[in-house]
Amino acid sequence: KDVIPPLEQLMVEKEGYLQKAKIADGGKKLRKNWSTSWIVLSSRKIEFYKESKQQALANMKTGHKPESVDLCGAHIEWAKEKSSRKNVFQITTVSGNEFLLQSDIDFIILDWFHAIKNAIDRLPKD
Ligand code: I3P
Repeated sequence: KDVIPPLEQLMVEKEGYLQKAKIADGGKKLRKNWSTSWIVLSSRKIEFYKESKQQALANMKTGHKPESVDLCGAHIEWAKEKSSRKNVFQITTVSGNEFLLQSDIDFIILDWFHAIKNAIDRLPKD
């Protein structure tokens, strides 16, 4: 029954820590709650880990799954008006999940914005 994902899906394009707040789930607004997240971008998805990378790897061995975001058909845009913080962008998925990502460090957030935008632009829209 196990589906083996194609290799390209397993390839990590970028990973690192950002501030994350999920603000909608399936179109339903959530109370904003910023937290540090270890973020792993591959060609079709982003995974958010609540823990440090080490902790996340340990948890993965016990079958613990990170929150996964399907980038197919997703949108990314700067979201100045959504936060009092600087350097915030929003990812909106087809399923109506909305995430804000933020870093105080300009080049870090710019790198992430472009990496995610490139991944989305390479994918089919549906
Ligand atoms: C929220 C918290 C968030 C803040 C948000 C507040 O309060 O302070 O950090 O977002 O502002 O509502 P609470 O913890 O009581 O839910 P930013 O840091 O992004 O500004 P908002 O309601 O204007 O989004």
